[in-house]
Amino acid sequence: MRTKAAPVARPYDVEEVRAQFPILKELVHGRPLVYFDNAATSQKPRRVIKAESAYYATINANVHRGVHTLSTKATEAQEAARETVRKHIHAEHAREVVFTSGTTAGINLAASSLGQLLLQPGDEVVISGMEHHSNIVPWQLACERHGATLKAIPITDTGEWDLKKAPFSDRTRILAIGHVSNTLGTINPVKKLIAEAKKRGITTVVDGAQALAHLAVDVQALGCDLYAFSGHKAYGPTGIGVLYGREGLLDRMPPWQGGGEMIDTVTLEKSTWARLPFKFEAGTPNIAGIIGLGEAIRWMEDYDKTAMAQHEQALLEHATQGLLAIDGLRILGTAKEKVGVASFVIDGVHHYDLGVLLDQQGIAVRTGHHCTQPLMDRFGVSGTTRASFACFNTIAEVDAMVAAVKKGVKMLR
Ligand code: 7TS
Repeated sequence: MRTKAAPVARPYDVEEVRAQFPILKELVHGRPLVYFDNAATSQKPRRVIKAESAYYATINANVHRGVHTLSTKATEAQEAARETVRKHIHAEHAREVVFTSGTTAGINLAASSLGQLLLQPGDEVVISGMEHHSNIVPWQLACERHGATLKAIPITDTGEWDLKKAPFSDRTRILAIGHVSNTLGTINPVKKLIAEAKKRGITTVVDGAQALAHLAVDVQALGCDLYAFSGHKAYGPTGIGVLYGREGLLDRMPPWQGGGEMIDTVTLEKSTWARLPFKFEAGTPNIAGIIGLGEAIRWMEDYDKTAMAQHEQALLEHATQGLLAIDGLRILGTAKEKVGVASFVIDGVHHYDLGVLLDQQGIAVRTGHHCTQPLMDRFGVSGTTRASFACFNTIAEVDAMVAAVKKGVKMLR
């Protein structure tokens, strides 16, 4: 019997990927740019840049307002992007996809609105000790406003949640946790913790800022109530993000910001709210950004996610080996499940000085506390040097960084 040959997966061709990123041709201090600051913001493929400029050049108009042709085209392009996002994150309905200006705005929306809906004096909100400030401060503000208390899951020496010490109680109302740590790279067992929270009737919010570019995100499989992310960390534009919300919950949540387009009726005495998702989208949205985000997702979907992830894992492994061979260097975040983030400290070398020396060789890394000060306190350091990889980085670039770190250590010690 003849068997059908399995389709041959297209090998991951990093040079073909790189050719799509115009910025990678730039020189920095006369050297080819090595961009390892993707956790701060990733670079953008030409298709995304073109989609944004094509919107301005051909169909620029406000959305959901005019009867004229351009407004209709702009509205269709925006709503097509919403559908692209819906499918990509496996949301059930497009009305569960709320456009925001980014993860920070999404979490502020969540904290402000859920705070009003759920928090009473004496209630508790649980986060973890590795959260970005964006997933700490909005909850502190909400707790302060409603007389609630903020608690945190402690972090182990490997940079993982210590779930045996998860501070759940019968007063816990909200769990707000990061899918992937921006500082350590840890991929957290969010699904497991959400299941535990659900059993206790706790509303769950996930900060997915660092996940979208690296993992296949399925909000229904995760079982979360809300999920926030930014476009710019996943090859999309800045100033645009998404807050996914389960319809039943979004329906009950009060609006965050008031203004045009989020209302159904307004009298001088009282207003009623527009249907989802518009109840949460006051004012003119970032239409070009939304279109660019849709294009970034379509661009990512053109590649086999597993092949992309394997490429990034190879970069991480190579970097980890190369860095650990340097005397006095310690990597923070040694979990088994990590995305391509290598955060390190070196005895006798300040991260800022090292970052400046790397930049002089064209290598962009982030230094400092990475907006995770409680995590820095947990590890007893003031900051780290962080290299964060994307699908367009190469092994040769990792070698260049390791060599530059070695050189830097010699100069600074
Ligand atoms: N949550 C996480 C886990 C993040 O990494 C960031 C940004 C945010 C929230 C905020 O996202 P924004 O798009 O609203 O700014 N993280 C980083 C970083 O690691 N370096 O610069 C920004």
